[in-house]
Amino acid sequence: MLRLKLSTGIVLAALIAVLGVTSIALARTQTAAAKIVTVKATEFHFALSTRTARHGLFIFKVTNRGHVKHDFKIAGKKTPLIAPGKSATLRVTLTKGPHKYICTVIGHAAAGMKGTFRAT
Ligand SMILES: [Cu+2]
Repeated sequence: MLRLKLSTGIVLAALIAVLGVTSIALARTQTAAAKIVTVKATEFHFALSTRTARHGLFIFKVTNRGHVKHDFKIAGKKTPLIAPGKSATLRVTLTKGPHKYICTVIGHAAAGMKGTFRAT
């Protein structure tokens, strides 16, 4: 009886270990699923590494390569104002469809800092 209890204990411990490793692996997969888009902001233009990707979680890495401050807004979320030479990241979930992005500094979108990202 003691032997049975011991072996049951070992099996349970092994099961718990396997479940733990599995959940870590799943967490890693979910993190890896975030798509990274690099964005270069200049006067007065955004250059994106891609403007179309499958819908889901995105991380926009925005670098200001210009000479005045810029920000980047998409799907209701925006970066802080980014000084020249600095970067900011924006985590945002994009649903299927077109999503307009802009720089919210007055006059910048009208001057060309705007575009449409398509999530498929
Ligand atoms: Cu701007």
